[in-house]
Amino acid sequence: MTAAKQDRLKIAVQKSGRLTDHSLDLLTRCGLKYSRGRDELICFGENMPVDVLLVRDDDIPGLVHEDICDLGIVGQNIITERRLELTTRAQPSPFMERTLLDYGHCRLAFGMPERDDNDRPVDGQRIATSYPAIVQDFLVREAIDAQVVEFSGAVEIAPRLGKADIICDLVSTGATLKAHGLREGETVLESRAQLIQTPVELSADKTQWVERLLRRIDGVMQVRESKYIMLHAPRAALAKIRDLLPGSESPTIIPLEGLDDKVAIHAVCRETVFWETLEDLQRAGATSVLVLPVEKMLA
Ligand code: PRT
Ligand code: ZN
Repeated sequence: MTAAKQDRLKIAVQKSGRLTDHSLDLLTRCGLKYSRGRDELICFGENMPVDVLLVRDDDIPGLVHEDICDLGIVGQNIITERRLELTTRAQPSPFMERTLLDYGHCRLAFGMPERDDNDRPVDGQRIATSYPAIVQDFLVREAIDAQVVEFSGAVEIAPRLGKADIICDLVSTGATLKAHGLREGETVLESRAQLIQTPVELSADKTQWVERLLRRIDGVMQVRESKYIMLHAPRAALAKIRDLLPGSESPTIIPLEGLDDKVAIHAVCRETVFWETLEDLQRAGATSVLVLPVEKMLA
C-alpha cells in the first residue's frame, strides 16, 4: 500500500438500511464526491482523501474499534450495546464517541402485554431483547432480578411464543408493538445516529481531515433547520419583532433610504420558521417578509 493510500480516511456506513440514505446524503452535503466500487462495498472519494465502506450496521463499532476504519456512523443503540459488551471484557474505551447526528431517532423501550400493568420489568420476569448488555446494565442499576433472553430478530413475538414475559426493543412510531398486542413501557435508551472514531491516534493529515469533516457536519446540521429572514419593520416595533424571530441572536438592522421610521431586518433563524411566526411578525408591523433557505454555514 502506498503512503498516499494509507493516509485516506475510511468511514464505515450502513450498506442498506434506515441510516444509509441519510449518512450518504450527509457526506455528500459535506462536499464529498464519490464513485462506487464494482463490488458496491466501497465508495471512493474523488475530491477528498475519504473512502466510504458499506457494511452491516452491527459490524461498524467493531471495524472502528479494531482500527480497520477511522470513523463510523451508527445508531447509539448499537454503539452502547457494543461499548458495554467490550467494557465487561476490560476494554474501557473501545472507540471515541463524537458528533451526535440529527437522524435515526428511536428509543429502546420495554413492551409489555396489555394485561401487564407495569411499565418496567419486575423480579422474576423474562425479557426478550436483541440488546442483552444494555438491558442487563439497566437491571443491575435498578436492582431488578429479572432474566434476559437474547433474541436476534422478531423480538415482538417472544411473549406470544411463551419465550418471555415482556420485550425490550427499538420503537419509533409504536405501530409494531401495537400490531403485536404490546404496550410501550419505560424507555431504557434514547438513540440517534452518531459518529464514532478509532481509539488509535490518527496521523496529522487524517486528524486535520476528521476535524474538517466534523466542522462541515455541524454546518450541514445547522443549515437543515436554518432560514434567512428579511423583512421591513417600523422602528417603534423593533424590540417586539426581534423577540419574535425564532433562534436568532443578533439580527442585522439596515436603514431604509428615505424612510426614517422604518428599517430592514435580516436574520438567520436557527429554528423552523412556522407560518404562525410570520403571521405574528405581520401583526407586529412587519412588511415585505421573505424567508429563504440557507445553503451552507460555517460557524
Ligand atoms: O442489515 P443491517 O444489520 O445493517 O440493518 P438492521 O436491519 O439491523 O437495521 P435497520 O436498518 O432496521 O436500522 C438501523 C438503525 O436505525 C437502528 O440501529 C437504529 O439506530 C435506527 N432506527 C430508527 C431503527 C428504528 N428507528 C426502528 N423503528 N431501527 C429499527 N427500527 C425497527 C424496530 O426494531 C422495530 O422492529 O422498527 C420497528 C419499530 O418501528 P415502529 O415505527 O413500528 O415503532
Ligand atoms: Zn443490524
